[in-house]
Amino acid sequence: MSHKPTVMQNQNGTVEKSAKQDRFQGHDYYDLDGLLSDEHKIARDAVRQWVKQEVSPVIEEYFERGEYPKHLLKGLADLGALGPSLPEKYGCAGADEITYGLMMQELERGDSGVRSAASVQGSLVMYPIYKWGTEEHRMKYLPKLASGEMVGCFGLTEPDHGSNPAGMITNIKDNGDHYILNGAKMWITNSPVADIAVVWAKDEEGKIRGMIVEMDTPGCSAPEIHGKLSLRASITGELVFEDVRVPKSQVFEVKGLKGPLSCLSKARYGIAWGAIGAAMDCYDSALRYSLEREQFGKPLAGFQLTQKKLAEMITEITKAQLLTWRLGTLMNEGKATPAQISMAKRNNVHMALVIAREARQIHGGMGITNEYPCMRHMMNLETVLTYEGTHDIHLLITGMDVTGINAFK
Ligand code: TGC
Ligand code: FAD
Repeated sequence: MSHKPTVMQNQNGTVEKSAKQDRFQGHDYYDLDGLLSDEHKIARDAVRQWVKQEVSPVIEEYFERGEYPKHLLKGLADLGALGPSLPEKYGCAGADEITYGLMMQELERGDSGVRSAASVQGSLVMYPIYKWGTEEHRMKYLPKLASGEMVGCFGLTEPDHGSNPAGMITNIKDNGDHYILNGAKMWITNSPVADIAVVWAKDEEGKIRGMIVEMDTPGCSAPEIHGKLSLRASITGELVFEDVRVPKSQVFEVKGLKGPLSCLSKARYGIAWGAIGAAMDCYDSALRYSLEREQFGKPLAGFQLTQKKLAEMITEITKAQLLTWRLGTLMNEGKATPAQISMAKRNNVHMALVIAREARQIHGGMGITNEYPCMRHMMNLETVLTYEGTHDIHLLITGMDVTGINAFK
């Protein structure tokens, strides 16, 4: 298989913008496709095509305006990208973990914010309802969330408790047939547009409990957070709860941090794949640009320093693909550990951020414009490096796993 892209130019020798958007091909240096089933490839290619048609042509404008492209949710639902690995009886695709990962890869190739919309809905709202909720919860909420009729958000982080969610102060107090919920959550993806929130709060024994809060309940509000320079095509807000009545039937049985952390494992796994998509898009753009742009009488790709960058990029992408594919097989077998997931999330997001910066350099001045995707991916990846556990928290998780010593505290 050739890895050299086809260069499409108009009569003036300049590259057509629409052609640029159309041209992306996956990069598969080690024939990962040979490890995938037809079902995997069909799902991946369907999402790739949708991203080309629906996301790439509009994403720069939404990013620039700092606007959430909410019309895309219906398309995500039609693709089966909202909770793809949950059972069909709840309106989901019943796909395996590699299909889910490949879908996230293609979505993040479009934009991290679009992948976030799918991750939050599928892994942080639908998955906890499926895993920790009752059959009644599942039947009531999952089909509507899978079809995009309902939007959910996940409230764990607080203004004073980010990396250390165990310190949270949001709390519930027993009041007969319901609890009274008070507190505030910070940095919550989709909260301003959410119909429901999966909220984590401490009960009177200090145990962390999860619950489904319907956002039209009196006392709930979700002010939007403005001024983000990253993930601008995603909407982020607070969650504020002032004496909110939560029926006891809405509270999950699970107690302790393993409730929210088990959902994070699922979402972090999706991010590990997603980051590969962002990295591939940057590499793809840099490779094409370096073949088209000439300086000192030859293409940039002909200089050793450019080739070093490109060679390192495809090497890191290939390593990440293999790491993540293996993790996916472990996920399918129910054998992946949280620490293995941490390693992939940390490695791949960092890899993608380094590639975005290098790719941006290859584009020279053009690289800082929205004619090319690298700067947008780079800005987005600063968030991805931080949410779902920061880069350093994941390093410490690996450190604890290999030494047996907790260095968090
Ligand atoms: P620790 O004592 O280690 O663990 C408490 C309990 O949880 C269990 N556990 C897990 N269970 C399932 N999956 C995991 N990944 C788990 N990690 C730990 C653990 O076995 C224990 O169970 P048990 O039965 O003994 O009680 O907890 P700790 O307080 O020492 O904290 C550990 C630490 C620092 C790793 C954890 O707090 C952490 O991961 N912090 C990072 C916080 C974080 O990731 N926040 C993410 C917020 S959500 C988000 O960012 C969404 S972004 C949305 C988007 O995509 O747009
Ligand atoms: P802090 O915890 O204050 O960390 C600041 C720095 O200190 C980091 O570099 C960190 O690595 C370091 N640090 C912290 N503790 C240690 C330690 N023990 N040792 C060494 N270094 C340490 N949360 C949700 O619940 N739901 C969401 O939907 C959601 N969406 C988000 C969307 C966006 C755009 C962003 C930016 C965040 C989102 N988050 C969400 C929150 C995210 O998970 C937190 O930002 C993240 O967990 C880090 O918490 P913090 O920002 O409070 O940073």
